[in-house]
Amino acid sequence: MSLPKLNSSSSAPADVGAGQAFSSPAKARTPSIEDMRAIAKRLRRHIITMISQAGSGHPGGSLSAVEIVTALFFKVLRHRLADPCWPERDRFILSKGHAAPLLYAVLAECGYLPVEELATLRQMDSRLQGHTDRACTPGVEMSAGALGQGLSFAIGTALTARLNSQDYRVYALLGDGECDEGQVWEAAMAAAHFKIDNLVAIVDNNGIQLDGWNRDIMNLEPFNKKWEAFGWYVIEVDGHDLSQLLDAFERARSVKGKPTVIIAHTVKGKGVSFMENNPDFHGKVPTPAEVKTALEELA
Ligand SMILES: Cc1ncc(C[n+]2csc(CCOP(=O)(O)OP(=O)(O)O)c2C)c(N)n1
Ligand SMILES: [Mg+2]
Repeated sequence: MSLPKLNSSSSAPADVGAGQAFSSPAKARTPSIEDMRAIAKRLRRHIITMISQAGSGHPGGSLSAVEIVTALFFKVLRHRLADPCWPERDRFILSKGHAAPLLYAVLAECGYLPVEELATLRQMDSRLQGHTDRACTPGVEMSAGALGQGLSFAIGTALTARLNSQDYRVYALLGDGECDEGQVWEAAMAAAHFKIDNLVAIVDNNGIQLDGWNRDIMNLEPFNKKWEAFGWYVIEVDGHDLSQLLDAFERARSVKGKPTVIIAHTVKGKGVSFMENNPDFHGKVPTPAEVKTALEELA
């Protein structure tokens, strides 16, 4: 299959979060909350469309983290569209790699990928594999899919900045069910031990994992106290409230001598009524009729 070529030196603006998401490049530099809400809606539409075209994928946990990545890519992260591997870029690490459609959607809205390429999700030879592959896709920092590894990867990345006297920051997005993995807590311990304050973990705390509610499968509570006990600065927000998210990322910047975790309370399947809080849509493809309803709701 022939794929659209990425124009990495495109005419789109070369700095933070630019590209097709906005009507004008000037506006792209200072997106308002309203702009970001519109982007979030487009991301949700992309996610539904991509997964239905691919015939497989994970809608629920992609939809729940839409505002988190919108805030990051369009306001918080320092990055350059024309240079995805810019050494001074802030790093976004998607630890819950099954939410690949979410990452591809935001990368496309930024301009790292042509939006049309989203239609190639999960196809043979596509750059958009079902789980992220850093060798394939511009803007993808870590190959993921096996849960539990992203926080460790983020620690290594954050310590590299310290060793090299660089000032980039590292943001790792984890699932709440993913926090069943022992490796997450080994990493949590290490990050506090090494006082890694250029690291922010965000937990998409949607309450659901693969086939049910966390509270039934493996209770994580008291979740905030666990992170606190491991030596982290803890912030809790409504993970669909862009203002709260932006405030939290700002607060995290001023935390010194310890890592920060943002526990983002979210709804799995957010934005599509029949997917919300429905464990069935962790990894299920909507039927054509359901896609129609979903896109109407996201119009
Ligand atoms: C090590 C490992 N074990 C199991 C799986 C299968 N798996 C994929 S997604 C998932 C549930 C993840 O739940 P959560 O982290 O809460 O993700 P979200 O709700 O955000 O989709 C599981 C168990 C996996 N990918 N990796
Ligand atoms: Mg979850």
